[in-house]
Amino acid sequence: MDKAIITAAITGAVHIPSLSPHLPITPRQIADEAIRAYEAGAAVAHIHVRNPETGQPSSDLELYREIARRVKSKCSIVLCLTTGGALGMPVSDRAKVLSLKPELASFNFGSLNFGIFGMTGKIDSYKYPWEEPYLKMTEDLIFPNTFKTLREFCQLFTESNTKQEIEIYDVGMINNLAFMLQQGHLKKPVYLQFVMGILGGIPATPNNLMYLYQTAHEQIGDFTWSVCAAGRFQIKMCTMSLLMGGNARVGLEDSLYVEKGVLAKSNAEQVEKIVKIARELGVEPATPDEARLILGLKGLDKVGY
Ligand code: KMH
Ligand code: ZN
Repeated sequence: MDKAIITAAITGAVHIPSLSPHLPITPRQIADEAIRAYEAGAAVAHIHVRNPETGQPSSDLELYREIARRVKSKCSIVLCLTTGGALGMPVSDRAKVLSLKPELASFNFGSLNFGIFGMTGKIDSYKYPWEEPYLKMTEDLIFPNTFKTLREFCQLFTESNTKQEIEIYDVGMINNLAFMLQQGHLKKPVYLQFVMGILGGIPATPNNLMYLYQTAHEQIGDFTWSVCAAGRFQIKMCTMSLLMGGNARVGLEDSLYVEKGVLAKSNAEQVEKIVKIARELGVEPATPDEARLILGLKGLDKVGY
């Protein structure tokens, strides 16, 4: 039976609370959303944290620890902690999560413009004073991941024995990966997350996904891969990934909607939708332990939380 790893990106650091009342903010809300995503068929939950009072993206390790421990006490889902953190967050703050020695963590493989300022047009009134400046600053923001940063993160991933989920926002980042592999800073097998539809990265189109996939094959050889896409492109691009034998990431980090004009009430709603599509395609969602085998993860007994 074909298996696919479904990831739920629970809250992220792109969307703001004023855009949806369903965006989880507190550690309890984020943990419970991850547990419900597991029950809906997700094998991996991708975790960012936010200030519990204001929803502002945060790098507070205690928030990560509280979420990770609650989730671990309730289910076996794989936690993929973010090293992308939040826009404008110092690299040193972004790297802190690796001290929790997670099984899996995101690893952004290049620098790019990351424009979310366009969302200001969708909001009449803001719940919190940090929201509008956070969106507007991205008009003049570069999400920095220099070769020095990549080399230093490679070292930190090795030290925490954490598997990299390599975030690829554009073709040039596949070449970055080929170079860092050739330099021996990381080893195969690699797990790629094609991140599509971010303003500053590759547009979310079928041709572009084929282009990323073929370029990665030419430059990297074999690899395990997944796709996530922003907003209205989410389900279409995830479906194409499943058709091509890839894996899929959904979740409120990438889209706040479950269908055109309908806000998703939970991450689980999006997981249920992509699991239903997968089953129609004859693909079964992988369990967390099957995902551990496929990705070669160290196991929940080896985490630092
Ligand atoms: N926010 C997504 C566009 C990360 O957390 O390191 C990609 C992402 C990166 O999830
Ligand atoms: Zn993320």
